[in-house]
Amino acid sequence: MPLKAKAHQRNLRVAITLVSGLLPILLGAVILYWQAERTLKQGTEQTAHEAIRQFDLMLDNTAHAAQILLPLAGQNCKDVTLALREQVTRRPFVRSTNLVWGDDLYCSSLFGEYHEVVNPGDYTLGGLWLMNGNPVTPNTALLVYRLSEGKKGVLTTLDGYHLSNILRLIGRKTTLLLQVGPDWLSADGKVHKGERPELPVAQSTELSENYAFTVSAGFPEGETWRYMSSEYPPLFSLLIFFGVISGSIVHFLQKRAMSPTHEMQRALEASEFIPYFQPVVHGDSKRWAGCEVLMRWKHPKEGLVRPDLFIPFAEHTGLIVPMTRSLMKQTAALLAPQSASFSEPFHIGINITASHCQDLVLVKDCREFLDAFAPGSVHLVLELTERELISPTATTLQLFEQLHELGVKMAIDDFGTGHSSLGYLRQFNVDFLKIDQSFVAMIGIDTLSSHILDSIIELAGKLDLALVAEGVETEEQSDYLSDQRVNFLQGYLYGKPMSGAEFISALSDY
Ligand code: G
Ligand code: G
Ligand code: MN
Repeated sequence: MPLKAKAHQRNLRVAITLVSGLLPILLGAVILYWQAERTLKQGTEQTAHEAIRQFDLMLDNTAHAAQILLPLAGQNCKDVTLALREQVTRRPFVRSTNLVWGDDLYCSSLFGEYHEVVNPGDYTLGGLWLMNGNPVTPNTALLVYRLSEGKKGVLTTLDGYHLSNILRLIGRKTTLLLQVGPDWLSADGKVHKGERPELPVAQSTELSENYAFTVSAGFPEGETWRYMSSEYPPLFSLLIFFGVISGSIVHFLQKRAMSPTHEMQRALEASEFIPYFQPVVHGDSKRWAGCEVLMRWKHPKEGLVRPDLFIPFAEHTGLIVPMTRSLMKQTAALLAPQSASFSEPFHIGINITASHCQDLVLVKDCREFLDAFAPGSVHLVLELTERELISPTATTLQLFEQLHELGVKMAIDDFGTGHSSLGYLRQFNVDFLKIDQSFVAMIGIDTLSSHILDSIIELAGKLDLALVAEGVETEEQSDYLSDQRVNFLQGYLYGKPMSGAEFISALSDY
């Protein structure tokens, strides 16, 4: 049976639903993470750039003082102390100025005459030295700018306070480090020696174009997630929303694809419902008089499916109407080419359900069916089971009226198993009664069933209805029914339901 879901299929469906719900969320989170990294990186680039600009401005100030003082180097300290102090006073970023002759620092803005050996190797590219304090202010960062020309030299200093201030103010949320040669300064104003620490997130390092220092900006570990959780909650909600939508859509589509209705709809479109044909013979001569069309489902996986397994469901969903229409079209296509060779009107029985009689569309279906054949070459017999009778409404009465005008015959199928009244048979212009096979099977076995059979035969005679006996399997049944003048016989004795090709080839033998 193709309509049942197995447990592992259900697990697979749940997994597919989960994946399709989680995938947009995961993918979105990855994109957001990448976007956050990009944003942070842009931030650190800008911050490093801005810090470089500020440090350059300060160093310009310091370098300027040195340029002005350089010509004075070599002169007597007493004569130039005032000039040294003037630069300190005039320039906001100059903390002290000193004159050098050779490697002798001999004059300072603070002490005047003073002596200290200058080691040019302390200065990166001969120009900048980041010191951790001097005798005046130990443990306070100090950036020394050196300018020299021959024996003349000037050292001007920049207070580390200004530098760490910039690192703090521009940095704010960013970690900023200033590196000069082997020394680096952190925002707390401390000078460190050795390797500058790597900044784990979004590190940007920029080099000053004018002075020998670099600035690194970055964030501590985990900053990307922190940034995302503070900036992206609305986007995360959107992602979850998309995830739920996507999961629901996939869930719905899967459910639809797995539903029996969908499966039958698919089968209908794939023309998997095909007609089988069982011969109906004349009661007297046993020559073929026609056939009953029986639906089969040629399922790609389950093989040939019997109609009692799917017809009730098709009736329930209303799909039986297009399915029957398809069956009639296929039957017409198969049998119409043979119709010229029929010596007498060929009976073609089609099973119809009550739901097909709700409107007048059945008239159109029958007209199309008959139009396919040579005029008068067939009798279309619609078989309605006695177990589900049609209520006589204005529409149904009109329907049967129009069918009658078309020349379509009506048969009550499985007669004897339901309870149709005589009034009913007359009201709907019934032409045939199909005696249910259960009565035929009891011929010569069960006397009560035989009585019912005899009553049906008698009733048909009185009402002038033609009779078809179903399920004839033995010669005894066959003989009995022909003796009773039953007009048509159907059963395994004459032929089992067979495919279109088999039926056509068997037909040409008769
Ligand atoms: O051929 P068989 O065993 O398969 O038929 C089983 C039942 O299905 C029978 O009661 C028959 O009337 C019904 N049946 C077969 N084909 C059709 C059909 O095309 N439409 C309807 N409504 N019933 C059918
Ligand atoms: O209800 P309806 O008359 O449409 O049913 C026809 C059903 O009877 C089909 O399922 C068909 O296969 C079955 N059938 C036809 N001839 C015989 C028969 O001789 N013996 C049995 N047991 N079933 C038959
Ligand atoms: Mn039937």
